Amino acid sequence: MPATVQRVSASSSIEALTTPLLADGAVIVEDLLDADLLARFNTELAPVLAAVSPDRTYLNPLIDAFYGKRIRQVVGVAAKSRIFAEEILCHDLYAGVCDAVLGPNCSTVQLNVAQVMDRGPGAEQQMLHRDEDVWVHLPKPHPEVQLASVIALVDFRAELGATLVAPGSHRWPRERQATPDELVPAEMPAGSAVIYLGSTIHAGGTNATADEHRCGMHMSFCVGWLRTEENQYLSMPPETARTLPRRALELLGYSAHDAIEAGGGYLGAVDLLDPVQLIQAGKL
Ligand SMILES: O=C(O)CCC(=O)C(=O)O
Ligand SMILES: [Fe+2]
Repeated sequence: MPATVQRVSASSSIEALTTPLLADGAVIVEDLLDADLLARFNTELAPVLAAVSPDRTYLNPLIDAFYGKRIRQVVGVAAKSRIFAEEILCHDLYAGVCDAVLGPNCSTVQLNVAQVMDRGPGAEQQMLHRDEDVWVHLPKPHPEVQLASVIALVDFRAELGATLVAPGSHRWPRERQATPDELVPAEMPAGSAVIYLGSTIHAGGTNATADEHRCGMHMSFCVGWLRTEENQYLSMPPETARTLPRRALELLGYSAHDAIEAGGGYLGAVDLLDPVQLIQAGKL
């Protein structure tokens, strides 16, 4: 049977979404952002994206090669888009799926990455990878620590470079590579998202079109006790953070990870207090 990624509507129950997600390692959620939210987000993003050079370089040549050429990237989106911070980051669907998948393994979850990836004409397929491999020191096997997604900000078609996913690969032995026939392009209308586990093999696809841009947002969460890929609380200074809803601050890692009830401890305290309370009280 050819591999597929199952599709569910954003109005389905959380269970209807997590069942295929846990079974196949990925699921497509249709209409995650409604037309109005999508249009407002794209409008807010347009000037930010326009100001990014496709030639910018990152931390080191390996990271540059990972993202590839002909891509414009807006990183740390929470600090650059109010709509993201208030409406997308705090979206109920992500909260529900994070609770179901990561909840048993932590006290609270946090935003790991929010990056817009505009893959221009000629952008080549990314190397296949598992997002959770950034935490290479974490012994395997381990419980789920990451929930990742790519939100389509334009219609995702295979030739435009829709994210390629290898369904079932979250259960493969680590050394097994995906063959081309095991990859499924996450074709979906703008506003939909492919949600996948940190252990699922995937990659941004080749943009084989002559003049179209594949704009999508990579957004992932991780358990609250793990170091995040993007340093969210330095990307978003406290003076901006103070104006955001508490839930956004918690997800940006400003809150302490309080595992005391579970018999653990307290992580990320400032002055032995929860920084989210200090921020809200204007003391940070
Ligand atoms: O852009 C995509 O489709 C995937 C991006 C991705 O997998 C990543 O940056 O880790
Ligand atoms: Fe990835």
